[in-house]
Amino acid sequence: MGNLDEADCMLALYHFGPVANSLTPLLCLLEKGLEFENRILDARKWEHHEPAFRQYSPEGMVPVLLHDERLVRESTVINEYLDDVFPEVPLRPADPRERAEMRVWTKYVDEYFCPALTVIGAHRATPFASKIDKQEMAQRLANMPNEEVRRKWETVSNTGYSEEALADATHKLANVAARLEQHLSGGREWLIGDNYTLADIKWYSMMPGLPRLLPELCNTDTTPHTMAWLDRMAGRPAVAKLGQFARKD
Ligand SMILES: N[C@@H](CCC(=O)N[C@@H](CS)C(=O)NCC(=O)O)C(=O)O
Repeated sequence: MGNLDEADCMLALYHFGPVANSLTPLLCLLEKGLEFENRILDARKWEHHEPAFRQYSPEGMVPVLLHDERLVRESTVINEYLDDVFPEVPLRPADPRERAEMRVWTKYVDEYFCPALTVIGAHRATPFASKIDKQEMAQRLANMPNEEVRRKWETVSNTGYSEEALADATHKLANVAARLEQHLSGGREWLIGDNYTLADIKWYSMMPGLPRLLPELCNTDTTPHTMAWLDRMAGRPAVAKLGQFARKD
């Protein structure tokens, strides 16, 4: 990755590494073969709440794309923006109906899959968050502008999520696993039409979390087509490069 000067920095991505919402634009940039400045933030040091980053994201959230001094937020929106501005490697179907279908699939991840996975993933952070000094945590919480993020950290720095909340999230993730498995079971290679699209990228940002966090929902016996799709994704050269964008410490 070339080292670009701030002054002539064409593209930069602020992110937490190749997981979840940060993975969405990272993988899109790699699939398109675009050169970009890699601006990885350390969530455990709360770098996303530093004033320097707040000028890019007042909500203190990643990912954020900087392009020619303009900011683009929201992972799904960032990818559609990248596909508009850098269309040489198209990642959306040309057919309007398939494009609409693609957007239904990315919207579902943003509105249903991601919030449910966040509950299960964040709950696993309870041992880390509950060890943070209470006074420090109170200050951190007071400084968090996004209400949902603040509630999440409040919950995991205390007892973690209730049994009821965990059961609700698990139920939703079972629906997610069933939906994808049913869709792929017809023998399709990618999620929409015949080609790899932003829908595959979006689903791949969350999907590896399912066999890892809830293996009973997603495994070679219950969801074989999904596991085969995950393997196809892992075989893509751009996916193989994602590890280079992880924190080294
Ligand atoms: N809808 C947003 C969600 C962004 C989001 O939830 N980002 C998380 C990381 S995956 C974040 O910045 N969390 C801040 C925190 O947990 O303190 C998107 O798709 O970009």
